[in-house]
Amino acid sequence: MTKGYFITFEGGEGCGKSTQIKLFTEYLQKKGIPCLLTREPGGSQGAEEIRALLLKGDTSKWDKITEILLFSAARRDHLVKKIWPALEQGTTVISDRFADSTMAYQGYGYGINEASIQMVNDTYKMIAGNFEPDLTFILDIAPEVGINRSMARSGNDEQRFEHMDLTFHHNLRNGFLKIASQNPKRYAVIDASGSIDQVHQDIIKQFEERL
Ligand code: T5A
Repeated sequence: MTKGYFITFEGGEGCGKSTQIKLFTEYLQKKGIPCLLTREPGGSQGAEEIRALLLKGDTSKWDKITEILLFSAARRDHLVKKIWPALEQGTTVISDRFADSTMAYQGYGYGINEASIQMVNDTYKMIAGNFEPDLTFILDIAPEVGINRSMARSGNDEQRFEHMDLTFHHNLRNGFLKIASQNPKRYAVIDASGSIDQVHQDIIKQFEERL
């Protein structure tokens, strides 16, 4: 049986990932491609329990190393319980965030710190080896616009990272762009400032060209 593709969506706060993933999944389903939509942190029962620890509460709740370890523990559970079995069965898995978020947020967000970046890389190798997504969309948007979009929604108490200062959000945007520039074959950077339909069309175009 052919393995499924692993496709991830990344970007800063309120860049429109969830909106676009829904449209992208519908597009794949119309083409008859079996697919599974999931998210990080979370996606499996254990990882969803860790999600609540990470996304609720004070911005300074965890120190950086603890934070990397918690995201990585959640990711390992998600990979073992959900992502790898689905790919083995030939299902295409689409994840709302994955390991590039850890590099951008925990590696670059707090300011470039070689030790943190090294730790993010080493921890990933430990939990996932050489496994990586086949294609990653990075939805790029000015942090001021994304945070406004994100904050405008009511009833969301998972806003620990939205409340980080603007420097943090600029650092992580630059981090995502740097990550993408290191492997243009795997990463498609999408301008997320356009209309929902415009962004969707750009994503489809890149998908059809690349996979
Ligand atoms: N995190 C995560 C880490 O720090 N390290 C890690 O390793 C991982 C995995 C996860 C948080 O955890 C951090 C990053 C995050 O802070 P999340 O559930 O992914 O949280 O939350 P967010 O990234 O904040 O995602 P959101 O759901 O808030 O935003 P989305 O998915 O980017 O945006 P979406 O689609 O929900 O849209 C937001 C609003 O904008 C509108 C939508 O209708 C919605 O109201 N919108 C648009 N408006 C105008 N034009 C467009 N093109 C629009 N697209 C969407």
